[in-house]
Amino acid sequence: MSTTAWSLAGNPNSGKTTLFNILTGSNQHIGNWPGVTIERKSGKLKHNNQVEIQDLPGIYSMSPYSSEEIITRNYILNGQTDRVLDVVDATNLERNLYLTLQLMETGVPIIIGLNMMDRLKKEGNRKINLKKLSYVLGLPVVSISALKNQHVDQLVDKMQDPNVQTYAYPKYDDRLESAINLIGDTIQALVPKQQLRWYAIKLFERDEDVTNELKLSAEQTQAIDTTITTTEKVFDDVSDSIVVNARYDFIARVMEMAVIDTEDFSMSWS
Ligand code: GDP
Ligand code: K
Ligand code: MG
Repeated sequence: MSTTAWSLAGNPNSGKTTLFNILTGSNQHIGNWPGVTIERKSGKLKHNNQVEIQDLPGIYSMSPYSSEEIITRNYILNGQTDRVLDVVDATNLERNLYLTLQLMETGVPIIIGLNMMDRLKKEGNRKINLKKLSYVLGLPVVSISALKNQHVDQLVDKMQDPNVQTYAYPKYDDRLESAINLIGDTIQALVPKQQLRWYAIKLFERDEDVTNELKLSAEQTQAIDTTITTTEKVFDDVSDSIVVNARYDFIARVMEMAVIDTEDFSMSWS
């Protein structure tokens, strides 16, 4: 049997380390990430040594600015993880989904661990339809409380499922999608197929690291630049902000479909 490398990604304080400790028990190794004093925990799933788990630093975005963002981004893009367990704080769903969308842009297989369900229930003013959430995102969703160790066994079952669920990329505004596709056509020989969308979006955002990494020809640079500036004129906005708005539009649709805010309801776990 071959090993599967998982990593836990999510916003700071979404409960990654709490969950990591339950998943691995004492079966863990603690060190630092190379070159920085950020703690690095890795381990193996309790009762299944074939499942390796890496606790990644908490981040809000995959922009390469903070050390945490750089570590997480490189770890996922360099293929060091087979699959990602995205730990989402159910009481901060909108904000957490912003990272989920960026993880999905990388093409890595993802399961959502919807955490803090005990707190959501206690607050009692929001209901999340897990089936609809899973459907609109195209991702498996398991609701848990890491703090109370509730439903974590169901998550563990999902993690050991050899069938990887593929997903459709979150689809943004048509005019942005056209630009992403045009840039994708230009660079498709240069990047792994699974990561084509990620690279196309990053070039559209004028991400310097990706631009330098790809070593584009003058013609390719010119073609991409034309696509970006044309799209900016259409939207009357700068390219990175076009992408940010597209992600928030998508999240607004997810929230509309899967979340009901109410003052008084009795929560049911499905
Ligand atoms: P990380 O930053 O993502 O590693 O998050 P931590 O695991 O350090 O958790 C952040 C805080 O949230 C800690 O105080 C945890 O005890 C708490 N926490 C984690 N999971 C849950 C949960 O399911 N429910 C509640 N109520 N609190 C949690
Ligand atoms: K923390
Ligand atoms: Mg942590």
